[in-house]
Amino acid sequence: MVGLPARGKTYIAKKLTRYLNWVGVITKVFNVGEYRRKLVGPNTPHDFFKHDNTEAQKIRKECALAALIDVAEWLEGDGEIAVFDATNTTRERRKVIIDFCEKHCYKPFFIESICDDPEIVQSNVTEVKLTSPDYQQVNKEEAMNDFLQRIEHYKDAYEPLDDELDHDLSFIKIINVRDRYLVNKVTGHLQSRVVYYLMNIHIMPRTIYLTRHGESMLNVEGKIGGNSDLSERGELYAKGLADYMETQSITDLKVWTSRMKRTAQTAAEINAPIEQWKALDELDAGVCDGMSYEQIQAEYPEEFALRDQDKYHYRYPMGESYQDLVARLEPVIMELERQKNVLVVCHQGVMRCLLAYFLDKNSNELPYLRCPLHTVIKLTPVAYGCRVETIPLPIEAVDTHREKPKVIPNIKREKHLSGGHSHAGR
Ligand code: BKS
Ligand code: F6P
Repeated sequence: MVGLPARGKTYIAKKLTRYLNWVGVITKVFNVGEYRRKLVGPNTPHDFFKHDNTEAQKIRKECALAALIDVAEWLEGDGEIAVFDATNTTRERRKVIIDFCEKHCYKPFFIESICDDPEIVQSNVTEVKLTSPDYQQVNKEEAMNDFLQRIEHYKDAYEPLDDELDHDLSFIKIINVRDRYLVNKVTGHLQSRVVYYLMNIHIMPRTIYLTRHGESMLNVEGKIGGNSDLSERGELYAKGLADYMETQSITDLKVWTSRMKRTAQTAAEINAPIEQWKALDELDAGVCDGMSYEQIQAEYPEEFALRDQDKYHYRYPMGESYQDLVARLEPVIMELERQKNVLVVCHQGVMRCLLAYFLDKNSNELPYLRCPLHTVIKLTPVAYGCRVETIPLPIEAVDTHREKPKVIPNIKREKHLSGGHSHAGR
């Protein structure tokens, strides 16, 4: 990351990391500020950040180097991407990073955020800086004053990424969030996906609502998949949901459903434009589609045990896994990032995947996230994450959640079954 304080570096670092982990690229943020607080404690006044404060400069460099050591440990282990979250506002400091990467054969990619919109900077300082551990014992006004002086110290030594001087570096320079970009020497698939993601996110206030369809006929029978109609109670939920959305009085609301009857029927009474996505269709249970869990256990005991063993990666014969589903939903997430207020009417498996993205849940937790019928989940962006509200509507429905079993089976797939639908490796 590159940029003055309060330019959204930590925001971008955390959000990008959440996205990459969700798509399956193992990523971690290394925030140099946290190393500094460990070394010199919180409540550091602005003088510490003066460019000519040589004693402090020494400590700051030590912190950056300590963080880089941890970056190397991460990338030598399971880590695939490390996001180095510091100001890195001087060419000298960026040279340290470039040399470090060269030594270890890592590919550095710089993300610079430039922002001269005082309203955005101000909102950043009030939303995240004043509540930071740096200002535990100070009142709001004092903290604001101190932080603005800190920014001024950084400005004294700031050398932005330069079209000519940094011509050989890979970077994206983001100017005023969505205003303008300078993209330089993007190499490889991952860098290009990072650039695409960063060009789609925004920071306008908005709300995302997630819900499953109302109770379906197959839900009542305890059977998975299919394309059945809503039950009588499901119809009531469709009305209840329309009424609830009315109480929210959201301007320019969009409603997205899958191409299955039960989501379309659930959304039908809502007073907003509706769009159908094939990508939102429920996890394809393949040969088990239309069966109950008991039937699956009786007819395909090995398959049933394999799913319990690793629910995220397990792929139904002729069907899908949660991992497949995440790949299918990636364009939905990307479009959600671009949009403002959206209500997504989807399915249990799909909703778990979407929720895992917003709430940063890992692939072990994802297939067991609780998404009951007749319940709206309301997501509002705050600071670095999402505020979650769960709104159960008062209409009874069956419980379709199957708990993670207490005893996890430990079996190997019979060889003759494994051909034809092996898990896509990465
Ligand atoms: C709280 N934030 O450019 Cl692609 C409030 N603040 C605002 N300048 C932010 C973060 C937390 C996010 C961005 C930003 C900012 C000041 C900024 C931002 C920058 C680039 C992109 C997305 C967001
Ligand atoms: O039971 C409803 C349902 O949406 C099925 O169509 C789907 O197979 C299932 O939930 C997904 O949940 P789980 O992964 O826990 O079986």
